Amino acid sequence: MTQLISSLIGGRSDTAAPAGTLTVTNPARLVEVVAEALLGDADTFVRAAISARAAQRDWAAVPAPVRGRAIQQFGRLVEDNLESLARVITREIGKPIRESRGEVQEVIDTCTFFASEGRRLYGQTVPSELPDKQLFTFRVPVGVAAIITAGNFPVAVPSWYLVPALLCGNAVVWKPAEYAPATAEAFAQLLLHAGLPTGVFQMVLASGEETFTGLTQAIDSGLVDKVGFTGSTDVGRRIGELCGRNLQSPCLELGGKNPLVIMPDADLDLAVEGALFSGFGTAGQRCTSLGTVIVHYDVHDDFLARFDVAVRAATIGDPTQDVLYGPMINARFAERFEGWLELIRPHHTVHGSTGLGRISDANPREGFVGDPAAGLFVHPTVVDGVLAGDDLYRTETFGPMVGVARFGDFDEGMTLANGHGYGLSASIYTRDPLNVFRFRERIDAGMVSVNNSTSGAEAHLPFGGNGKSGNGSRQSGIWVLDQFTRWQAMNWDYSGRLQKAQMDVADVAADPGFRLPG
Ligand code: UN1
Repeated sequence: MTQLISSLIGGRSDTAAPAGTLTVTNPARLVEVVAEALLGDADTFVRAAISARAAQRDWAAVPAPVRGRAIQQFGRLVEDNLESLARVITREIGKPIRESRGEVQEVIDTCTFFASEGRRLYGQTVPSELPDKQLFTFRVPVGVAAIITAGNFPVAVPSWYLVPALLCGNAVVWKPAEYAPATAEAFAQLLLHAGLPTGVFQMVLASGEETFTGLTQAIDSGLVDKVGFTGSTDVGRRIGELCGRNLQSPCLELGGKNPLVIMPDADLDLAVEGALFSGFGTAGQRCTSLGTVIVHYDVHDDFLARFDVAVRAATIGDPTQDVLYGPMINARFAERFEGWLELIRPHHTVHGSTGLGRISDANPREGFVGDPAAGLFVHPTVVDGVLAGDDLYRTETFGPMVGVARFGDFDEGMTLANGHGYGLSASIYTRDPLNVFRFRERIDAGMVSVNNSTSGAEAHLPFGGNGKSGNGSRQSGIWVLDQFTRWQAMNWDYSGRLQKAQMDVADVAADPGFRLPG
């Protein structure tokens, strides 16, 4: 029997499906139905926000260390269910099982970090310019947070938002990718069983457009105080406009066209390994996936020859096996990616593949693991000869396609590494520290890798980008606390008289009992 999955509002399933249902199939075996999502609409979203609003104050009044215990419990439950959760992810979005396990581990790591943050959430004591007066800072929760996430990281990325948001005393409405409902349901049930009070967490299954309409109503009527969004730059812009007119700043984690620069002194085999995982891991469906290799003229041909061998030898196919990548997440992702193949121009040369586009019996790939016709598998594609003027140079293709461009001097390399307008992740392969620090200083990206993949950030460093990749907000570690709390400043005057800041400071200095140093 097909699993029916619905929104969860105020701790209860919302089984009405005002926007119909969505049947989700295993992208590696399209005949296999995974689940059926009962889709909510804009009104569902608004009701969820009302429920969150009603629960938020009481949750904020729970001592932070106690909120931390709920996060700790959630982490334990996820750990106990690591394998089954990983299998659901692999079955629903086709992520290779080792990567799915790593993704679940990222949730556990995030919980580990924030469980003890409940015993910190430090504020400061600050000296006053006046005697008998003390200044303090406190972190206060923002209120109700709406978190909207994509399906390529269906549990890790949601945890980056939900865990700190809850720990900080916010109530949340989570809109997961509606095309990954089984994973969302498993994640939501583990969270609810961690002991959150009713109404502190809701999940809404809805399309992007219904969500946007509901979010607009909720923000405009004061029901939502903060938005966290991971997804496309275009949608991020719309959310940014909506929040901006309500004087809110969202946490936006958008696309990338992440460069990997190879200097002439690089360890080329290491660079090939890094480019292979950056470009083709998760079938290129990460915001941190490699967009363009920017390689020095002197090593271009050598790099490309080695990369070509590695891409041809890579195992692709059944994601329950040990493969570099499995299928595209779903038909929408596969079709959009195939559309981007049109960006390949006559001046480009295509490498690394025996075919372009969908892998099938008619367009086979040697060494394919399993049956390509059963799922949404596409060939890996390396496109050489990319120039700064090409659409391919500035378009995020969100699939297994890597561009290759060349450069002569360092300045030219930097211009290519920044010129696409995104600024999420960037990598350099070199043995020279001078190159490393010059690159770090001049790259516009929020995250820099040295002799490492553009993808695969650890769960406790600031994650986020600039330019078309985001509005400068950062997730993870202590940095995300600034997204889900606001600073409150307090001053306490115990002098027994009205001391005026700035104005009375001169009197203090003139007091005969007071000596300025020097
Ligand atoms: C994303 O694709 O939205 O750094 C996030 C990485 C992963 C997260 C990617 N840990 O590649």
